[in-house]
Amino acid sequence: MRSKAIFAAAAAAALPLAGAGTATAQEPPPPPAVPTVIPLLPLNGTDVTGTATLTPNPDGSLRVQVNASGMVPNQPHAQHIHGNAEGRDFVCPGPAEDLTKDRNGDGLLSAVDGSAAYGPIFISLTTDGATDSNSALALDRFPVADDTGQVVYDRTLTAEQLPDGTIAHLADLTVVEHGIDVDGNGQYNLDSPIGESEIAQVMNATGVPAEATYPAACGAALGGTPENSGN
Ligand SMILES: [Cu+2]
Repeated sequence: MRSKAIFAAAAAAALPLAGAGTATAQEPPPPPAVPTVIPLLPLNGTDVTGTATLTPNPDGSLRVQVNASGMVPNQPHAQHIHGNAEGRDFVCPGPAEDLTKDRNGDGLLSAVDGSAAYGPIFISLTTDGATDSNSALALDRFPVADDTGQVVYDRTLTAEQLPDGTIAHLADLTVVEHGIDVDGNGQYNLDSPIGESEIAQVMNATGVPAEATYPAACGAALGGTPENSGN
């Protein structure tokens, strides 16, 4: 119940951002195009490795590149920038947290479990179209891993697509790659041991396999203020 409240609040908080940003310039002015390279570390026993690279451009846009291997081959992988622009430095769940945050006892960290550390969905890293939190589960618009399990993504988000404060708070944010294969059958299925996605149900989407939404890897940008992380 607590998690549903958190995500309902996050969804509500995201709504005012949907139409914002057209008239308001980013404050402070965007820094020069210095890439922030974020190593992706495996979660839930995956072998995922890779990087997410965030590069702010002088025009206020943000180039996002993801290169990850060890993902479930030939499956779409939801991916998001998590966190917010309110000053908390979000982090990736550590090994100890894997158990303490695992509320349903399945031995894995669900997307909801992980959000305690890596934060709410901030930007959906879709391949085209909308990038707000309403696209968080748009599996038809997320990159599909190739048959070796590699995900390659490169999209420049316009200043208008970025929630206010994104560039100024890049160091606080996390990048999360989703999609695991618990039963080893090579696809996301509802009859896996982890069943249906809880976070999808919270977002009023039924019939989404939990395998599609459980986090496979997380990366945290360095340079924020960990003392405010609340952990
Ligand atoms: Cu995510």
